[in-house]
Amino acid sequence: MRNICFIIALFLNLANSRAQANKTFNSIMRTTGSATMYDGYKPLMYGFADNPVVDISFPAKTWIATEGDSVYIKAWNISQDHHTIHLHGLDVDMMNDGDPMTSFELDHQEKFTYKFKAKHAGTFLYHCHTADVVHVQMGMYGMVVVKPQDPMTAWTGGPRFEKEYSFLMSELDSTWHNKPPKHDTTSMTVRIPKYLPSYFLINGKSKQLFTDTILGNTSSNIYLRLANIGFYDNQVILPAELNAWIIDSDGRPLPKARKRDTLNISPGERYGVMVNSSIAIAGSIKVNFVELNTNSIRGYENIRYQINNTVGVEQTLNNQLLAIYPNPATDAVNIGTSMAIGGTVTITNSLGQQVQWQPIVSETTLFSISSLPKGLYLVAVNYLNGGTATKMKLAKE
Ligand SMILES: [Cu+2]
Repeated sequence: MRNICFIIALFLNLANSRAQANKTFNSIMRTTGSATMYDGYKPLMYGFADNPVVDISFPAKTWIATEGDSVYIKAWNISQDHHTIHLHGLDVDMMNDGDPMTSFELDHQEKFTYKFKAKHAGTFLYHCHTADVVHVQMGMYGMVVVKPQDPMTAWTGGPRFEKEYSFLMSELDSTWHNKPPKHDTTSMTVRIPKYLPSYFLINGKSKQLFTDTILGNTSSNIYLRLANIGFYDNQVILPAELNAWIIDSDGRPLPKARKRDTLNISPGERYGVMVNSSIAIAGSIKVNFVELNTNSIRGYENIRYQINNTVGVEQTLNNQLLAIYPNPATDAVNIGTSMAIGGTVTITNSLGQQVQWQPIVSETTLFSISSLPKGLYLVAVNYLNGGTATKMKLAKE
């Protein structure tokens, strides 16, 4: 009997040790970073780097841990300013919560190893909490993902997925970056300028620089982690064909999943959305950036998706032939035509009149549509061999 107990104890121990590990991340704090915006503007950035000889990552790298892990973040401030790391949404003790009011800040050349236990799966954030409005705007933020033991599920015992994607929304106001607001050490306040962002970012990028595309197969679950670290609300428009369900919020499963075509994400919030399309289709999820005071939309970005049919080969090919982004579009649109080189792309208005066409010479054909009136258009790919045209709607705004 004692032997059996010993074997069971040993087994439980082994199971435990497989489940729990130590994860260590480096976080070098800098105030001399850079990033590139879609129009070539290179703002001064504050941020976190993996090691002292490389530039910051913007956004900071995602820290991925597994449920049960002990996570260690080796922070080292090599800048002249003060910084902390606040683990937003994670359960940490006061020493590790990075709030300068309740814990401490790292001064020039100071180091500290922040610790937390990854108790349960979910999507979280981290950011500097020193003059946090300023240091967050300057770029000191990133995502923390805690995965369950089975990495292809949303949480332990939660729904399975075939693929997952993370999207972190924020904005950037060049005025702040051209002259970062400084901390007044006597009054312990920061005079902050009016917030008028001109860059609306997803994963630190916008417009033609934001090329992340959700790729998946028909009738398969795709899990989206959506988080907002900006100062505006995000209004996420989920097209009906994606059959989107909001399944978790702020690192916890929702008691009851909600089917939604619009999702509002306030600053600091995170949502898990499961999408599953029964049809092969390409399109985009629109993210509006909404100013909180006036409730007006100040900018938008599109997250492209392309769902391929896993059954019919012909349909798979057809679907790969046409991807339109952004859609809706205002000035220019990229039409992905990877399999139809030698053919043509045409844009037809609602009266059936062809308004533009171009030969397909590369995988993506760029159309300027700024002169077209607002409305719905039909984009068609005509193959070289005269096969059936593939068509999709394009909305000009
Ligand atoms: Cu900071």
